[in-house]
Amino acid sequence: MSKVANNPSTSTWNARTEHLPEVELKDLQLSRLKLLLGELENNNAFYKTKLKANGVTSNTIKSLADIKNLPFTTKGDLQNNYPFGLFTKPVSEIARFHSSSGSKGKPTIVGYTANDLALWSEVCARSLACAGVRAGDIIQNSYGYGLFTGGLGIHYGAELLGATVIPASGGMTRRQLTLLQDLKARVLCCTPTYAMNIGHLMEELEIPVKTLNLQIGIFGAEPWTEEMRAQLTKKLSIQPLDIYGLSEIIGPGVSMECPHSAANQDGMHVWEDHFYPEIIDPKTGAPLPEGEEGELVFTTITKEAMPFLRYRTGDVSSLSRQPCACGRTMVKMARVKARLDEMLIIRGVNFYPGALEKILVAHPHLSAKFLLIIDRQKALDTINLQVELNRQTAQKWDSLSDPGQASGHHQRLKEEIKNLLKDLLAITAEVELMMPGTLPHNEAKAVRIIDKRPKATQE
Ligand code: DLL
Repeated sequence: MSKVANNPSTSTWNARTEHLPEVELKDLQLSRLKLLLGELENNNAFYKTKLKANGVTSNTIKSLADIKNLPFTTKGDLQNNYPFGLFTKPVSEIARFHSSSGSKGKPTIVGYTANDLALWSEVCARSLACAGVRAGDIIQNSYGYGLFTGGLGIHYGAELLGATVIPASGGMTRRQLTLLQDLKARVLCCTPTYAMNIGHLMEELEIPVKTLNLQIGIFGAEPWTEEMRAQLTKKLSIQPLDIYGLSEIIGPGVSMECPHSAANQDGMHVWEDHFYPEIIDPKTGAPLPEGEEGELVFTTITKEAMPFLRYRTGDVSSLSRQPCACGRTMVKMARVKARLDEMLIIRGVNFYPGALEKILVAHPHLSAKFLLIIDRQKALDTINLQVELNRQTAQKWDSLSDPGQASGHHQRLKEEIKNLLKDLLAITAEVELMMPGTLPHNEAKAVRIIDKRPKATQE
């Protein structure tokens, strides 16, 4: 791990590395990739067999382009080798375990050596600096602490940067607001839906945004949209920036938007001296050229305990080497619009939840939360959309003296949403209006889709 040029007084944490000329960066990636292959051949039975079956050794890799000849690793490989089968170090050398927040099947267990933890702090410090956070800033960290990587990942990165951390974790939104008002954090880190919750509660309690000192929001761990960014900017008077990561690769801090890339909406800088990104065609596995959208794949080229070779993230993105005004040379990955497994085919129409979020989030009477329940009855897909009223609207309609007037408002809003879905997304859904706070929101991420259709008919 590079220890060069950590300069807390500028917005670039590791200036030498983050500005590395492309040629030097590629040389570094290639040498690290070769070392990784040696590690995998020698220290992991699963990879040893897999590499042998593909006829690959560290010597067969002559250039980065040869990476396309290496086998992929998938979530299935993780599950089949649960819990330690993908480790290249004995458990005695593991300093910490984390787990993904996935709700399906067994959790994904990931492990870190002490060096991995130092690397993680480095990339999180880089990410925070990239967002404009400086030593001495107060950060309210409302990502969940615990097995989820969000809380502790950001925490140690912030401390390394020299910031002051409020380890608020998720939940207890009223208390979060008190902390924001009293301790005056300049930076808020949490999921975008949780930031919306904070914004809604401020409106409900009529807390003026000027009683807070927020300037930067570091939001990620779930897909979100430019429409959500606009709402968060308004509600919290903040610059919302996108942070991406996944437990398998390290946690938060795989890539981060800078204010310039946010303004241009052209993606997040990937810390590619550690995480080598590719975009592939999810159907064929063939690498796709720069700019084309496909499945994001990462190879961790410096991680010790649990390195991953061409890990298929299931996230849809694209890569761009267009120069950035911030001066960083690291490739940018486009905002993740959806996970491949979240992209649905409903009654033969392609659909992803972000498209729905775009419509709902900007609506004056709704919160950003929704739940789409898809089922199949008599060979036909049925769609039920549950959407939450925002607190202001719910309170206003609740306080109407004439109950008929309130139910009229409900009915008209339901019709309006139904029509929007039909016109803009070509889907016909039953719409249910829910009271604020009633839709599930697990600590880390919003659950937005429940597909009850039998697997074979989910298209
Ligand atoms: O969500 C790590 C993280 C924590 C990232 C805090 C950012 C901030 P997992 O629980 O393993 O790790 O979930 C990883 O979440 O494959 C994406 O599908 C999704 N995801 C993460 N960040 C973003 C983002 C953490 N900025 C999975 N935009 C990933 C869209 C995201 N999706």
